[in-house]
Amino acid sequence: MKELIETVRRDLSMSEKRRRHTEGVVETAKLLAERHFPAEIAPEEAELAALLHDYTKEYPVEKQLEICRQYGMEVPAEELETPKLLHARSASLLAEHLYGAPEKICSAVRWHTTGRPAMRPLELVIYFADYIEPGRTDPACTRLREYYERQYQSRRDKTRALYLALVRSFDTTVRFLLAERKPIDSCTVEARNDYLRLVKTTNPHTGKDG
Ligand code: DGI
Ligand code: FE
Ligand code: FE
Repeated sequence: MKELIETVRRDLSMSEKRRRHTEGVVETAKLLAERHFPAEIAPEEAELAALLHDYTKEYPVEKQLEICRQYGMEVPAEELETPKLLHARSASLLAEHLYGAPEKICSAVRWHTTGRPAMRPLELVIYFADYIEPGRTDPACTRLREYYERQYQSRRDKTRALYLALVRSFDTTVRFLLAERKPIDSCTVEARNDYLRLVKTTNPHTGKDG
């Protein structure tokens, strides 16, 4: 995997800004993996998935659709209206077919923009690292980063701290999309509801919000 990481780093062709963002996601993903999923995610897996996650973000829409066609991935008609979502598909396809990355890595790239319900550990880590990496300086991201850190430092239940911050991330996205009158992908909504349900479940023994 070390070699593949070097190859991908060498191949990355993107603006300086996107490259800095990508390296920010690498560092944040490694930290989140170490904190929350030390048994499930190796640091190199977090690194490789982060390096690949926005690989095609700056490609023209046509090129992204071409990649989807080439590898036989159908793009639902409504997603043609939301081209920003396409890069998660096209990057996951290149991860699989160009680099032969493990399935676990490809699925993390695939779901990094919308998230989805019941995310696997690496999917969750890449989705959330993308949101809170330190290079994101808009107020909503800064507030979310601080909120997560507060929850993580103050709560005994670290999973709950993470899930609370995740719900907030989906809320922030939905609020933004509403304000912009943009379509909301059903995965975003389902993911939000799923993690909301998890944080609303109270401890049946104490009745307390853990
Ligand atoms: O690629 P990045 O900029 O690093 O981050 P990203 O992959 O999370 O993409 C963020 C963009 O995707 C942002 O403009 C909002 C948009 N987005 C995320 N979820 C949805 C969405 N756009 C629509 N229309 N619907 C969604 O559910
Ligand atoms: Fe992205
Ligand atoms: Fe990103």
